[in-house]
Amino acid sequence: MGSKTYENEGQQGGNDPSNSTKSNTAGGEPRGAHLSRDGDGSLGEGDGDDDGDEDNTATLPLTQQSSSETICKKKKRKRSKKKTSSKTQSSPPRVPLSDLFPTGRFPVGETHEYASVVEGASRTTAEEIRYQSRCYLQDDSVLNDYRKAAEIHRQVRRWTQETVRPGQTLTEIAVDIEDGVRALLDNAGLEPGSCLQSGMGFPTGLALNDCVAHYTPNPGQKDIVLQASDVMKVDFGVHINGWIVDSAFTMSFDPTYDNLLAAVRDATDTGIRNAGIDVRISDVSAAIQEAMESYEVEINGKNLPVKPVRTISGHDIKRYQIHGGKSIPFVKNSIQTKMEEGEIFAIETFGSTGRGYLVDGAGIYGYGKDPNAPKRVALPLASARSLYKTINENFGSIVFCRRYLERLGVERYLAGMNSLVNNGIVETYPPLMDVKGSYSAQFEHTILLRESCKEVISRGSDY
Ligand SMILES: [Co+2]
Repeated sequence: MGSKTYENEGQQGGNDPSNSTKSNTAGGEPRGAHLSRDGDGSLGEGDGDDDGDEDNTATLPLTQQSSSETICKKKKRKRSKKKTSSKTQSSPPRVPLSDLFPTGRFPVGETHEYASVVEGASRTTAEEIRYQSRCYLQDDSVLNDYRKAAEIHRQVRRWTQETVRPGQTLTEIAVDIEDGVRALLDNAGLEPGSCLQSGMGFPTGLALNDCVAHYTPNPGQKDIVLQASDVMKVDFGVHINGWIVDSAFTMSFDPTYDNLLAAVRDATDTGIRNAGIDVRISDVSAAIQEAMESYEVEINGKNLPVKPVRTISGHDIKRYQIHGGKSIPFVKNSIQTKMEEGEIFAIETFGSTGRGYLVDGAGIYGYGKDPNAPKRVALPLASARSLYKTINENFGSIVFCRRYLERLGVERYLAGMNSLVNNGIVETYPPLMDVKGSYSAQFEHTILLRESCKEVISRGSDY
């Protein structure tokens, strides 16, 4: 999911009437014509990973292999006889990942060597990184958790891409995705505290057409049936021990939108290619905008430019915190902030045939506890206090939606929630809309800025 862009964050043209700027992330399985774009070929050949633990290919049970395999081909040949799990993923996906990878080692993402930084910029020292506690990515168990979460994302989204069809309701699609993620994690998330060990990283986003981001079906509302003419952004997250994989794609069933999807996919890959340690965020944004604006899409005989959406952005990710505080807009800006070693980024872009400015839609996508909120709150409303306990036990600062709350058996929580929101303890996320009749697309990957290489942890052969 994406992050709000605030007007004073250095964006040009910040005369957005809405000043609402969350971004979400979803990508979709582009239609077959786009497969040649897979794998971001300009940087990926290096296999810059230094772990020597890439036995990720031998056990992959699925027919469509993750992109890291292509990169690790040499190793793969050598190991082709290595013992593999005899199990394969089921359809729908229900086989826990630990059964598919009995060694407990999960596939490495696509790795890129860093481009040499031009200026004599002083890279943060290892000492400073430890001091700023950004040394998580040097921890093998954190990396392995991250890779497992990413493989679960790949397996569940593959099934989604293969099976989701017009005529299904958005609730069916969202629940299918969530059931798949929880089964592969081997954690139903129903016991107190179990959702904090692993689970959904945020509410499954299924945003259609002019709804650009942050839509998930809510219980008790009229369900939406997916149409053949819809462009659907599918944005879901998987977390293990608070390490969130945030990755998204866009699905369409009509070739009309192929160029819209291609533009956004190219823009996201451009962002990933340009990202790196000591790289200025403004430089990544400028490259994204240039890529996106080189496309147009013909809809009903009219050629429309693909506009980068200005009011949401990519973002860094911290543990249990989907938006860490840094933003990566998709348009030129003057943000001098640099990406730093040890940081995790969700590189996402959104393109739209509308205005590229978003306003809040009706309803609520999700709720997120302020990470700095105190553990106990003195509120007069008993239901607010008990809801807060439930939130702390099950989600912490992970963004959740009403469906996630209701599957835990929580009832009559709306008054309590309003109290938490009005007291600034919980933040709400509304759907984000472009103008009626417009279409939008999103692609997103999570990348780890490791000391030795940039690891595109969620890369797959699909996008
Ligand atoms: Co995101």
